Amino acid sequence: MRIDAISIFADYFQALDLSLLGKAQASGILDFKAHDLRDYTHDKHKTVDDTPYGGGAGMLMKPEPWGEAFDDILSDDLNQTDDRPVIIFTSPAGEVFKQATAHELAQRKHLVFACGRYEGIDQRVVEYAATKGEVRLISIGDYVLNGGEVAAIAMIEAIARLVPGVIGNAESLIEESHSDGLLEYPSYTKPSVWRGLEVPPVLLSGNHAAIAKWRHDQQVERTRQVRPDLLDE
Ligand code: 6GU
Repeated sequence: MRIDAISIFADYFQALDLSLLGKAQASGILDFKAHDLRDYTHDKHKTVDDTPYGGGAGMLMKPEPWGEAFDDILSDDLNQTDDRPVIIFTSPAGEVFKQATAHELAQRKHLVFACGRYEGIDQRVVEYAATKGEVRLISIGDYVLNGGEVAAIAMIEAIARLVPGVIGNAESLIEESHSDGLLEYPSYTKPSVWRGLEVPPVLLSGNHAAIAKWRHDQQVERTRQVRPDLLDE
């Protein structure tokens, strides 16, 4: 899978060189590259922003550097009709990213994350991107970040770990929070008593049916208490 990110703070994405995603990059399963939007400017100050037409607070990202960045990064995707690239604009005004979104995007060949800063990006950039790929506006939750970089890193991690081969133990993907619409059950390891706190006896019983039932009950109870919204979906 190929993933590109376009940002004025490409250094943020160094976090993706660590741990399992770093290994996936080294082994070639994941081809990730962060691009500095300022490399697509031509003036001495490498300007990427300007004031909004119609007035208003703050600055907007100007379209020209984005257009050049897409032309460059998507040049290999020309004639791609079967699996178009997906261009993701990080935006607190977008659809909310879910585990289902991660599964959908993990099936695609090429993702491009366009990370906005300031008050956003000139809307024509979104229209232009739609001529080059499938466009999605995605948020990671109902709060505001200073820019899309941290959101893109979160999404890339959630997506890439679903790509076959990125996680050595594929079984660990099966029983985790959100994979079945419920939160994960609590887990315990040795010792069986620690500082006077005991592991629930059923887990030591060797009765696999009873353990499976206990874990499922814990999932439902946890979800009901902290995320009742998940039970209605
Ligand atoms: Cl994708 N971007 C920004 N700037 N803020 C956010 C977000 C994205 N998702 C939640 N808050």
